[in-house]
Amino acid sequence: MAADRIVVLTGAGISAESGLATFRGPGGLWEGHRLEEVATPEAFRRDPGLVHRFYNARRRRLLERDVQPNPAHRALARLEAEWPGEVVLVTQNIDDLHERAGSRRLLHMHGELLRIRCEACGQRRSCREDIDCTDACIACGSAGTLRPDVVWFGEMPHGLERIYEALSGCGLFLAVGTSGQVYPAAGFVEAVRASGAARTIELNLEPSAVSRCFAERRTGPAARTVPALVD
Ligand code: BV8
Repeated sequence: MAADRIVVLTGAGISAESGLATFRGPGGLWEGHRLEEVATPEAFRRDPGLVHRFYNARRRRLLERDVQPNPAHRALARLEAEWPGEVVLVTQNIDDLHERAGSRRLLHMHGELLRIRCEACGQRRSCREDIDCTDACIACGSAGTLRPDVVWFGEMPHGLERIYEALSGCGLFLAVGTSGQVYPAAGFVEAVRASGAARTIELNLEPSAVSRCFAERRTGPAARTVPALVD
């Protein structure tokens, strides 16, 4: 039991006040498609151009000057710096706002928008510009094999073993800005409850699909509720 360990799970809602769109709120569609239709290996095989357009647009938006970490990202970075125990920050988000706010112990379980991967040779690298089917891999020369380095539906999230280890016996589990609709992340609160007497707190604008599993809730925008809880 590491009662002084805090595990934080964040979702798209923590980046909403930085100007990044969430997935399932109003306007959560892309060219009329739901995320579950675009973010899959099948969609990439069927229409790679659509999928590249989807991620190129989100990458361009993320790199715009007005998109900056907000007080919620910064409060979690302070928590990591100042908490005497361990803080493990697990994000479902593929943006880099936690890093830019100063968080270091960070696990992108669904990958990173500013990285690409070659499906032929597996090479991963940083990427801050549009990619499409004509681009060739700089490592192996293959064309049409570059994809965003993100975890699509039906693909294995990153770091699950380490995440479940952190969840087991932690003293506090916070979920910030996630609708609790995507697994296995939505099941983390149950794993915490099964492993001991941790405090569980959900911070959201409205109840999520798994709100009933949390002992406590803080309702409101993350840029207000996270600093209020952390500071
Ligand atoms: C897998 C990356 C297995 C790409 C994403 C049971 C167990 C295991 C799997 C499944 C299961 N049941 C179903 C599945 C399959 C599937 C799944 O969960 N489907 C759902 C639709 C039912 N899961 C998977 O496929 C996962 N893989 O399980 O693999 C496996 C086993 C063996 C071998 C191979 C594989 C992979 C899922 C990952 C998919 N990739 N993203 C990209 O981002 O483009 S998911 C995507 O949804 C994002 O990562 C996003 O983070 C995630 C969840 O969304 P949220 O972050 O919660 O965002 P959302 O818009 O939904 O909600 C926003 C919330 O914020 C709201 O609650 C809102 O109220 C709140 N909010 C808004 N503004 C604010 C705010 N809160 C506070 N302040 C504000 N200002």
